[in-house]
Amino acid sequence: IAVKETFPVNPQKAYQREAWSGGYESQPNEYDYWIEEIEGEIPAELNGTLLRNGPGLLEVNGQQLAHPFDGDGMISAIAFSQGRAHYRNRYVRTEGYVKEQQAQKILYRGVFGTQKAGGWLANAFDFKLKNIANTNILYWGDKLLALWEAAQPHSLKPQTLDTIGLDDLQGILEEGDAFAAHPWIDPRGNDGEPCLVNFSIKTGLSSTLTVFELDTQGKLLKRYSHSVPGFCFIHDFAITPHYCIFFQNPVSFNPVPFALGMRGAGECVKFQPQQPTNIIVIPRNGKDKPQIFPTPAGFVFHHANAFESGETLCIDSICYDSFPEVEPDSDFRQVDFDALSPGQLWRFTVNLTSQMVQRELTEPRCCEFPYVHPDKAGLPYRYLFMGAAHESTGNAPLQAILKIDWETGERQLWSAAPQGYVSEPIFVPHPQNPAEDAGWILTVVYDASHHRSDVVILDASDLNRGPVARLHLKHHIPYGLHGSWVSE
Ligand code: 3ON
Ligand code: FE
Repeated sequence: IAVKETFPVNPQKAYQREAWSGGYESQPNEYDYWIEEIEGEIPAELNGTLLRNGPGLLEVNGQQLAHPFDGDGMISAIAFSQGRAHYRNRYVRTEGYVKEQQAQKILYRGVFGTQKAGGWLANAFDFKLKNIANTNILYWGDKLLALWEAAQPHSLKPQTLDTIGLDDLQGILEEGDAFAAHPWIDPRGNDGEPCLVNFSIKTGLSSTLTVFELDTQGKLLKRYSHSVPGFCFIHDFAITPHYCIFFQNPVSFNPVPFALGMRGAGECVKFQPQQPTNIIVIPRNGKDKPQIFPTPAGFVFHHANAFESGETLCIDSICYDSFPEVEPDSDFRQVDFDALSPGQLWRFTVNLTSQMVQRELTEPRCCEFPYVHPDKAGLPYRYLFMGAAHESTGNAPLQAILKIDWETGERQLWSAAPQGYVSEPIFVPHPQNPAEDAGWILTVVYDASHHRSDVVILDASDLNRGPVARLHLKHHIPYGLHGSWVSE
């Protein structure tokens, strides 16, 4: 007899949370080896190093961190040379990492809720920030820098990834100054030469935004600061040839539970849906005042790109309906994806003359970690690459790479589901072919079925071809944040 279902069965999901959560196991080991298990072939023209950063430790001697963003920065370097690839990873020897590893216990409070043992009394009035150097890794001006947005960068030895120490960028940063984890390289921003543009924030009842522009030697070209009303939680920004663009998310900050040792600072950030998101446009001439444009509330971590078109600025950003507030005392490995709003791609258009702001949902699929061809930073562009969910609707872990062609509207999706979980797709331009999508997408994929990670190389001009090569590592790399490519 056929049994008719009278209630909906579990809808088939592209992922299983238990399998996904394996990617948030710590990786305490440091490796150094030639990658031997390779499917397909590494392109002969792909020569250089993929650098990745992200939280590598999610616990200290069994004491769990409250949130992955609190985890110590672990750098991976995958060096490609003449069809071969070498893997190396090292922890950034921050003061906090070294001391906690010696003590084998948590000695610092994390911004996202990690507490020292002993309850609120042990944490109250401890305002020390542990600089965990876990968010991005960048080679600039002959320095390899591990970045974390609330403090100075750490410099590392490029060949070995050994930590040199905190770096003030040739005296540009003063003690206690921050240097955000989201620099842009403006391909022609310094009289036709590239320059690095990054920012720092000092926040409180009002906030000071400082922009730094550095030449290829790491020398300061410009520094300009502006004060804006209100608290700021700004993780990323966008640039165009004439402007820096910041999204001031509508959040408030209540310092009391933080001061009393009950919550991490990040857990005291509250989304304010009735307030606007302020788009702050700062001229790069270093003198003119910012203009501020309100737009309906949303929370933005990452911007894909921005460009100028006559009197208007277009900004492509990944926007959430609300800030994914950190639930105190919840286990991040047990997250209910369905209960959170997905990040979705929006295009914001700001007319600097009429002051009109428009916004349009351009990609409803859950996505994160946008990336464009480095020559197109701040300029009109055609192709966008992002991590994306396997399914076209709903919130879910990133299992696919999505390519958008703005000219034709075509979407290409390469999915690693059901066992694969992707990271930021890094676009590496082809050394000879100048076409905007000629090159490769490099992404580290956590393979839950083997509890190890693969480095996947895709042909950026045609994701439908599937991986050009898949390099099996001997171990997993915990889910990472950002990285970069350094060509040979
Ligand atoms: O007290 C203030 C508030 C605050 C939150 C000031 C402050 C500067 C101390 C501060 C600190 C902010 C920090 C340290 C933010 C760090 C963020 C970070 C490490 C990562 C952000 C990641 C964002 C996303 C969207 C990650 C997505 C990940 C996945 C889709 C899964 O792999
Ligand atoms: Fe980021």
